[in-house]
Amino acid sequence: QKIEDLALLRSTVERLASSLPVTDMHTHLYAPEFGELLLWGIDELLTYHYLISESFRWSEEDYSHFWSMSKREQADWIWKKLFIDHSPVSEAATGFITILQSLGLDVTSRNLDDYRRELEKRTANEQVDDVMKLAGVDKIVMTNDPFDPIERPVWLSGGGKTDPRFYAALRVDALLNDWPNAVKELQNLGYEVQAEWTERTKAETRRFLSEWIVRMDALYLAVSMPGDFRYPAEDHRSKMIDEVMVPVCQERNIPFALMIGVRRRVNPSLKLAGDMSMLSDVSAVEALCRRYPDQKFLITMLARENQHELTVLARKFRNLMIFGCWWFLHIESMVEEMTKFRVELLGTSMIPQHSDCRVFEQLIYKWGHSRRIIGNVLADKYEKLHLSGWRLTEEEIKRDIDDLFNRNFWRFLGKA
Ligand code: RAT
Ligand code: ZN
Repeated sequence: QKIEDLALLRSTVERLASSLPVTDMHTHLYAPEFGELLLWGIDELLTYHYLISESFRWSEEDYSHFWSMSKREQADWIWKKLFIDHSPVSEAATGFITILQSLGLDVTSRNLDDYRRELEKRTANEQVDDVMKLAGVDKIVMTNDPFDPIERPVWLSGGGKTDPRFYAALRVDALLNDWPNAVKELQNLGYEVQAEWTERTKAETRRFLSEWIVRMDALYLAVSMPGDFRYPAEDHRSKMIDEVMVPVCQERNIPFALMIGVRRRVNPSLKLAGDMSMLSDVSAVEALCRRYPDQKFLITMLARENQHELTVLARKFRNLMIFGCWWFLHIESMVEEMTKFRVELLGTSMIPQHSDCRVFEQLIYKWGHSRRIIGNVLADKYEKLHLSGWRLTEEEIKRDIDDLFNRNFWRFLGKA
């Protein structure tokens, strides 16, 4: 039934955008069976690396002092700097307040110990269930690294796949960006590789990827790249992509996800919080898409300056799916800007957001904020259509939002 009333049109979009289930296609979250890798609770939330770098803007102390503190002390320190001594208006800080409110904690009390006590009453399993319900996220794609000594034993003992809400993505950064180290890791795992690029090394690296894709049931292969990634080039990365990664992805019929434009550790003292964004070369993606028309590429870039060009490129290659507003772009102003021109250039044929959450409750604010913005952008576009006499049904609106939040990802994988 067509919606005739403009106000009803907008409220329908808002309702559906705030409630339809989401597939979060890139996170750093883990299923409960991964034990300590699943981060949740007040102290983890406050020591999120986005908040660590913001806190140091208000401090003259040695970095080492911060790192020597316990997690709880670090959380207290960040709370004081970003929430008490100053107002929490940044995206990550506001997000923490959104979480408190959604969990039913008393935001006005500003009593961190009360919040801690409340959450400590819960188990990890309960928190995962409740948060997924609150955020409306029903499928979560993890980031899975066989070289991680805590994560690897879970997979090797046959675990990792019991919770059907969680999916794996095989992360391959070291193979592309730190080959000497990857060689050591592969050798430790029993693969016969050498630093030299021999046929044997290629075959063994392919075997490693294939075996882990199968073991994890990985939905895609994933890597983050610096902005100076060039393709094609006479370098290790191009050889690894052409001779190992693309062949394995094709054989297993999975996409290759590249997240491009990060300069790691520009300030090493900040550790995980010390990475910078960097302009990237969109023509590398263009070359990949052209050379491998049957290979699917999931692409996101970190620099705002690359977004328009990347979106235009997606008009040229159907094997390119752009996704998410990554990291420093996951702020309200950028999500709005990017979602608008993506819709204007691609309609609904893209994946507007992923959360990149590291701490479980972050799903609440990252999706809460994004749902509202994406809903508003869509409502504006529908309103234009409405004023031109085009009438939408609730079913059509549902279909469009479901494509954006959920189905575009699964369809791209060939699994919808
Ligand atoms: O967004 C983040 O938390 C970053 O630290 C990175 O993990 C980034 O998302 C990545 O996947 O490399
Ligand atoms: Zn990430």
